[in-house]
Amino acid sequence: MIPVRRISLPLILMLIGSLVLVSGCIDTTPPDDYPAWNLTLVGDGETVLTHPEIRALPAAEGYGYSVSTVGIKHGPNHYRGVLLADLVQAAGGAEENDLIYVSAEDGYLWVFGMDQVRGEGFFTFDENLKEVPPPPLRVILAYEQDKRPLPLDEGGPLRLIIITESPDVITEGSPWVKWVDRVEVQKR
Ligand SMILES: Nc1nc2c(c(=O)[nH]1)N[C@H]1C(S)=C(S)[C@@H](COP(=O)(O)O)O[C@H]1N2
Ligand SMILES: [Mo]
Repeated sequence: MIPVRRISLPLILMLIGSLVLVSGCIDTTPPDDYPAWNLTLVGDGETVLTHPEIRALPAAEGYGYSVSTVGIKHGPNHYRGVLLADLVQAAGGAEENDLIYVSAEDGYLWVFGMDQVRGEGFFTFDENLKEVPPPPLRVILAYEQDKRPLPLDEGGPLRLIIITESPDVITEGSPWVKWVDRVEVQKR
């Protein structure tokens, strides 16, 4: 009988090592899972960003939790995307008084002030929908929900999401524009 301890330790370590290496290489969100989708930025001129170009921009992540007009809560989920502020910069920048029009394929439009682009000026609530003082908020155009491409039936591939560092902060759902295809700086 071969004693178990005779199985070479270096061999076991090599096996474990290669397993770790292989698992590290498995990307849970293969790029093929992201649908083809363009985002039009309108400011000084007009720029069209492809989905891979959007994902190549610096990413921001956090938790999003919303309540719809009819009181239905959605979340919390973890989101990853690009800051609306960065998209405004990419469109050529904006003055403090300008308005940012974020619109979607279905014609839905929500207008943001520059304070909101910085994450200010939103109401925040706890689980009982009691208003709470707003923690730091950021506004992103999300392409990932819980480490997966944002599904179409949840407003993907690109949805406006208000994120926080903790998962228990609720914001109003109306600014969470689904299916975003256009961000426009309106000069005032
Ligand atoms: N494109 C688009 N985005 C939209 C809407 C819409 O009609 N079209 N409705 C908004 C409103 S008013 C709310 S309350 C939330 C509802 O989000 P839910 O479907 O995830 O609950 O989406 C927002 N985003
Ligand atoms: Mo709503």
